[in-house]
Amino acid sequence: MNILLYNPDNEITNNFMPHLWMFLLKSLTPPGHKVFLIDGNARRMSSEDLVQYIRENEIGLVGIGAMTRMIRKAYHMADAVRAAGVPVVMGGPHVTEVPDEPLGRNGEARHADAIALGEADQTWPAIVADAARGELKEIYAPINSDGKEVKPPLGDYPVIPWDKMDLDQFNLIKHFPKMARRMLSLVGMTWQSFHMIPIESGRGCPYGCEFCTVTGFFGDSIRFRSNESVVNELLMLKAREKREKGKVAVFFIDDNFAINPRRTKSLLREIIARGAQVPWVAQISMNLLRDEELVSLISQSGGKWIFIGLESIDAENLKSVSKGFNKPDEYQAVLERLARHNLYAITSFIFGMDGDSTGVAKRTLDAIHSWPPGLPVFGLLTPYPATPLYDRLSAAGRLTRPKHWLEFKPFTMAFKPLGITVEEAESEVRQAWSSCYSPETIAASMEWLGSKSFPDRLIHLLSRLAFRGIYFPQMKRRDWIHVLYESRGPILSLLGQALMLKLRPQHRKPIVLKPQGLPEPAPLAREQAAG
Ligand code: B12
Ligand code: SF4
Repeated sequence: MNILLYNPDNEITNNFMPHLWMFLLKSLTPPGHKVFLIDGNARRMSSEDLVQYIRENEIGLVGIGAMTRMIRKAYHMADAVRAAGVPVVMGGPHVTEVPDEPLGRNGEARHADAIALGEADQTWPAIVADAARGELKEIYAPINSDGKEVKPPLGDYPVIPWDKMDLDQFNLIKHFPKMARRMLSLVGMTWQSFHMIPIESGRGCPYGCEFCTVTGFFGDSIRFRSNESVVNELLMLKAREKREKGKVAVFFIDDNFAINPRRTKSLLREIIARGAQVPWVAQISMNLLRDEELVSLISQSGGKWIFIGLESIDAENLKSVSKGFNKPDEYQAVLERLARHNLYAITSFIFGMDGDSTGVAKRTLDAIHSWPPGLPVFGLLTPYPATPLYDRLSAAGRLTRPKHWLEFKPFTMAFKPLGITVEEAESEVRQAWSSCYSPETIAASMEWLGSKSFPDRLIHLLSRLAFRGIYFPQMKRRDWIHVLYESRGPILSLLGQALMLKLRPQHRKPIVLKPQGLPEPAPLAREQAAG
């Protein structure tokens, strides 16, 4: 049987990375079947395109996975596939959280023939076998004979054959502006491909933050893969990178990559010992980044960016969403520690919490601008189904759009906040994005990073321009031209640096424009105060 695994786009932005579930399920598919993968983020399709693809490739089963944010598109595509006579199985966090919805048991239209609840590593082979026999059941749940939920232990994690996977649709170099490609080639970085690959080293998080689905979905017990299997995967990617004359970076998608610091350190030591370093990004909560040895190992093993859910600079707010383990007083020290090791943070903030009042953006920005530059992202508190937050707001009658996912609108509140109006909260988010991604802030960040190596500075600039697109429309060519024009100052300065490197080939080491070390953050703070 030919199987298509499809992940819809979110209808607004493009993702920088393929979704792991597709590669994982492909690797877990029993022999005798051919699996095709389409990630709508890389290859946008209308429902007509999808149906045509299914006909051309004689697909007999379509598996669709989606987060809540993409579920509207997922249902739309599933409806078209089913209308074309091909069965659809849906899985992932959203359908697990509201299983009646895809099955049409809530009185509305049905979208899926079958659903896979929870982690599907162990149920997927049975789904494929049943579909091949034309005997799909409605619900596949990972339970044992006593009806108890079973979590895959990850000790026998499959080998994902990254070296053979067709990754063409995920080649990011195609999206690099020409100018960036020229700058890279000037300094000898003539990559034919650039892939960001998701790898998981473990699952589960015990922290139970009120707005998060992870503790409910993956559980509060943490499971890890062996160091060996993770390192082998990295080495396989490195071999591919060499063969393709390309570049690979890795996103360790664990919810909290350092949840067990001893184990994380042992993994990082093994990465270093076996020469498996690639540039990597991971999510780590700030309380675990107090550990200097851990931070040093992160840096030595290839770590570049750490995604940290700082969420709020107000300790009471953090307590109100069960995230009191974040200590705002320590944010600066943690970020400076990272910067001393050439690591930068993607700092995530949520507005609309019960303790927020007008001016929350300004207060947060004042703090951010006193820290080493990173990539701040801002969102509104969103009640995802089956989270404690959803239940609390629902019980209090505060949900204004209880099924917000069926009429998804980015950066739009779905409930009434307490100390601020819906419009004010949305406008605070806009203010925060506008300030952090203004041409002045981009220029100030690049100045702050003046002592860093050329590749570090280039990656920072490109990341900043790309992250801007999470909030501001940046999908069209003319939007990009506008953004590049606005940031011409730092771009020209980097171009100058690239030319210097080209003209002086003896400079194999990073060019240093200022003494190494942590420069004063003052210029950045000044720029922002002015903006
Ligand atoms: C990596 C990641 C991202 C990446 C992008 C996704 C990518 N390309 O991988 C980035 C950083 C961009 C991201 C962004 C966001 N993310 Co995110 N992300 C994750 C993360 C950390 C890992 C996803 C993953 O690969 N997990 C490992 C795989 C193996 O698990 P899985 O996807 O659940 O798949 C398993 C099962 O669900 C099932 N399954 C899944 N699909 C299918 C399909 C079929 C047919 C079958 C049979 C089974 C099946 O089988 C798999 C194996 O067991 C998860 C948390 C988590 N631990 O999962 C959050 C998570 C998915 N993200 C979440 C959210 C909210 C977001 C954002 C909306 C945040 C925001 N406010 O902007 C954005 C939206 C992105 C967008 N494109 O619009 C939520 C989703 C909650 C929900 N109900 O939808 C999660 C669960 C985290 C959370 N805090 O609750 N995210
Ligand atoms: S620490 Fe992160 S993954 Fe864990 S519950 Fe909180 S938000 Fe979710």
